Amino acid sequence: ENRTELIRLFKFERVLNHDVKTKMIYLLGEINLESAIIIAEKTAFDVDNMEKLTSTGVIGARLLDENDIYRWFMVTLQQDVESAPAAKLSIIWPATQTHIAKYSIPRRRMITETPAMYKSIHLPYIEKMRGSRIQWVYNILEHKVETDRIVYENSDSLEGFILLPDLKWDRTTMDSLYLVAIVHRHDIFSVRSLNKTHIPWLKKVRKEIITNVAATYCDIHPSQLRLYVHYLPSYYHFHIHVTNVQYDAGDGTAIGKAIMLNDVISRLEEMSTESAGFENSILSFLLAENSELWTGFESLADDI
Ligand code: M7G
Repeated sequence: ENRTELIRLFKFERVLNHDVKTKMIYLLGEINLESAIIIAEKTAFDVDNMEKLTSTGVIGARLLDENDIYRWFMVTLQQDVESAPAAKLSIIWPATQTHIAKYSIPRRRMITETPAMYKSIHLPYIEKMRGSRIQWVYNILEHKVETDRIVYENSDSLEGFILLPDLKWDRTTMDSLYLVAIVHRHDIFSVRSLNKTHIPWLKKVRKEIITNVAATYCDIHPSQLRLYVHYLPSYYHFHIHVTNVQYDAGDGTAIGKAIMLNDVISRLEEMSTESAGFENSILSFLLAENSELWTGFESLADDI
């Protein structure tokens, strides 16, 4: 089967979101009568090959204007899918309503979630969401897909995890290095499930990630890595985001979404009783109004 054929089969419906700063566009459409989303991102400049840019790389140029010592042009750059691609394109197909909501222009609310709200509103939602939506996670953990991409694996069923490139990374630009560490155990949905007993494990995982990233990508020093989790995550199977500190992950590092792994560990350490954990904490997060979860919180909006 020719996967690139999928791109041609995509029937455009509408733009879900467009960001001129990140040069990304999110399109909704259909492939074989099922909803599909295309995420397109203009590629970054290849800093290692800049000497070629002006000599042979600019194949067409048009002067827009000039003023004193300043001149500006619109240009066409030499493109080639192997060494100089124009854009990175991701396809989600078939896309669910949740995917469509996720990639649409968001209107957001701030939620201050108490343990009681977590149990009555959030947990039932998680149980519903965990079904087919995290199949991709299980596929990775069971070595069915992306196996040749694995950067490091600790295969212990309780303490282990798989570290591999996040789909957001082009797998070459070091400044935008983005990996994700997915734990083997299935009983931790998010930071909410963590308690004091997990501290030694979290420290071990953190150390293993840092050591192995530094060993694999020699240009990266441990002090250039940012390890964090999302609350809310999109996928309720515990995973850690690992990025180059140079990379601006936009909403992915927003206050109200990203929590540093070190801070997670410290907060657990500061909890006084032996069995304490985030299950008993108040956690605040941003929530999109078009998320199914918002319908649960909406009636409580005055208490939040
Ligand atoms: P999250 O915090 O649950 O949600 O992170 P977010 O998407 O709101 O950040 C899940 C992470 O897994 C994200 O950084 C995704 O880009 C990444 N991801 C999602 N999928 C479906 C895949 C996949 O199939 N393969 C890989 N390697 N990464 C994925």
